[in-house]
Amino acid sequence: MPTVNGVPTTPDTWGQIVGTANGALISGGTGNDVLYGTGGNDTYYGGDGSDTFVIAQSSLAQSTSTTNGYAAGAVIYDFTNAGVAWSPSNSDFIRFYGFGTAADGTTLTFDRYADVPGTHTADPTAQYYTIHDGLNGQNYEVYVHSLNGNHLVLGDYNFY
Ligand SMILES: [Ca+2]
Repeated sequence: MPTVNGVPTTPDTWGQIVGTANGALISGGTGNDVLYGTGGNDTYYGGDGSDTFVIAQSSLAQSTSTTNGYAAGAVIYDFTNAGVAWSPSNSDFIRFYGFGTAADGTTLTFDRYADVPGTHTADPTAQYYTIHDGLNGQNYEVYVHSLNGNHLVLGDYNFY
């Protein structure tokens, strides 16, 4: 059962589990979930299934610089099957909304790895990315825990 801040939550009319407050933990169930944060500094946990994380420009624009201990405006806790062919059973996707599109000059760029906690050793699954918003020229940082250690490629995400 999907939850928002631990409270069981049913999907809205569009099938989305919506977190409305800032700093929400939006968590999917065992199926294919669409998790949509409308506050700032949201954390997304898809669980099993092929989950879609919806990250809106309006959410990152109101985020402070740290989310759940990470130096980012949003945190995805469990991105599955980055950089490999999509499968219906367990491939996640990020829908970036409101940042403009590639035609506007909007890009997602790998920034850096985070260290393994308590060490100075980079963790290849702990990835920071920079979204460049081609509409307003702003940059936004997101943190993605990529479970297979691959970087996100187009098809793992897109801009709408
Ligand atoms: Ca799920």
